[in-house]
Amino acid sequence: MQQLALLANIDSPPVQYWPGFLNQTQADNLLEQSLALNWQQNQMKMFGRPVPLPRLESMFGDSPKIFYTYSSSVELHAKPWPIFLSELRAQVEAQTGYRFKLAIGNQYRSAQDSIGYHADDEPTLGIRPAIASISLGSTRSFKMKRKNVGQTHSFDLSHGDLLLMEPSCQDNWVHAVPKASRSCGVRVNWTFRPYLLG
Ligand SMILES: O=C(O)CCC(=O)C(=O)O
Ligand SMILES: [Mn+2]
Repeated sequence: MQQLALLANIDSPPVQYWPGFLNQTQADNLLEQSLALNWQQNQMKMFGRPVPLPRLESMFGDSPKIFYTYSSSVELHAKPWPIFLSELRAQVEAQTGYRFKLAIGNQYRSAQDSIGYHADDEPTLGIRPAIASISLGSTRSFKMKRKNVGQTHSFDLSHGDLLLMEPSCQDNWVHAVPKASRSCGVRVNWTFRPYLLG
C-alpha cells in the first residue's frame, strides 16, 4: 500500500494548488477589471493559413522590451502593468515565494475557447521557470500529463484559485485547457512568469 502511494506521488504533477486563494469580492473585482482591458485576437499559421486562436490574449510586464513569441507566428508585446494586476502579482509572489516579471492573460469567451497541450518552455523564461496562474470567472478543467505518455491529471480551476507550476514542471509535463463539454461563461486566466531581460 505504502509502495503504491509512493508510485502515485512520483507521478503527481509538480504543482501547488490553493483553491479560493482570492476571496469572492476580490475575485469579482479582478474579473471586472480584467475584462475592461484591451484584448488581442491573435492568429496562428496552420498549413500556411492564418487561423484565429480560440481565445483572446494580453500581456503586461516590467519592460516594453519584453516580448513573447510562440508557434512561430504569435507575437505578444508587454504593456505597462495596470495597478490591479501589479498588486495581484505582489500577492502571488508573497504566497509562492517566486518573483515574476510578466503576466500573460487568456480570455476564454465561452466553452468553445481553449488552449491545446503545450509546455511553457520558451528560452526567454529562463531555465526551469516557476509559473503561477490565477483563474477568474467560469470554472474550467486544467489538464496535465507527462510529455508524450501517461495518465491525465485534471484540476477544476475556479474563480479566485491559484495554481503554481513548480520549476521542473515545464521540462517533463504539458498542460491544456480543452474546450468544455457544457456551455459556460467567460473565464480569465493570468499566468505570472519570469523573464530573462537583456
Ligand atoms: O488558462 C489556463 O489555465 C492556462 C493558460 C496557459 O497555459 C498559458 O497561457 O500558457
Ligand atoms: Mn501554459
